[in-house]
Amino acid sequence: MDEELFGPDSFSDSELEVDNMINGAESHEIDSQSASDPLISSNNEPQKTVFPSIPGLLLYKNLLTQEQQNRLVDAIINEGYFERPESNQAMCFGTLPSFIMRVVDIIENIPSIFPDEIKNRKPLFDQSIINVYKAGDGINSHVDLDRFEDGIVVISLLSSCAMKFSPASLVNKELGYSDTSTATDPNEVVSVILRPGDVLAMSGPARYDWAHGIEATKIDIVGDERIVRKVRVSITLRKMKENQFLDQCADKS
Ligand SMILES: O=C(O)CCC(=O)C(=O)O
Repeated sequence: MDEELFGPDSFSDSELEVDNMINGAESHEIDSQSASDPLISSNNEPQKTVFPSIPGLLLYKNLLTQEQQNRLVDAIINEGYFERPESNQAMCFGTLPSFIMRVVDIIENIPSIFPDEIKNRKPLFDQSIINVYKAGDGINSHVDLDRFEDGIVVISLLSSCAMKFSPASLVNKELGYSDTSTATDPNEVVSVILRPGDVLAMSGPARYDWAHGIEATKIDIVGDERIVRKVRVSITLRKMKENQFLDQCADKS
């Protein structure tokens, strides 16, 4: 590890730079939940949270160590994707940047991450989207487009938020997907707290039958927990279906 680039202080520097990049907002402390190392059992399986009503949704809390998070944030800044203040999204297609591939190496070694037919495909992912959210930003509830294969991962960095899952029957019908929803209550909403270092995997029903989104709000309330949003970065990893991809990286605002 390059101590100068990725040393113990780099997280706060990175965080500050991302803040500055976006809106010159104040710096902030790392969420305490992400400070320790992930819990890995002897068979290489990190601890995961499952959601009984959403088959295929798995949350690996705190999977990335603080150092791994620092490296990612530093690399994103160094790539310069978000130099323009209005930029909030960067997409790559085809061969993914090496800083992302280092995380893919970790993810593809998790035995349970996806069913075998997804886990064994090569490459596991060939498309990435980096999203930067200012405090209060969100993303509309959606089912990822059919041009992407099953098996999607979201990596969370810098700060926490609640991602809401709701039955996608309506969205599915609009997109022409079959309505095989596993949801029994069409009004059910499942809130999943995503913290820095967490990795969320979606496959099967979680990918097709449930829509996911992040409310545009500065504060999430989930049970007794009150999450004050700060600048958050996410990396979404997907695999394009055959004949769908372009080999390029681009920022999009
Ligand atoms: O930012 C996130 O956590 C989710 C991003 C997402 O759903 C998407 O890019 O389609």
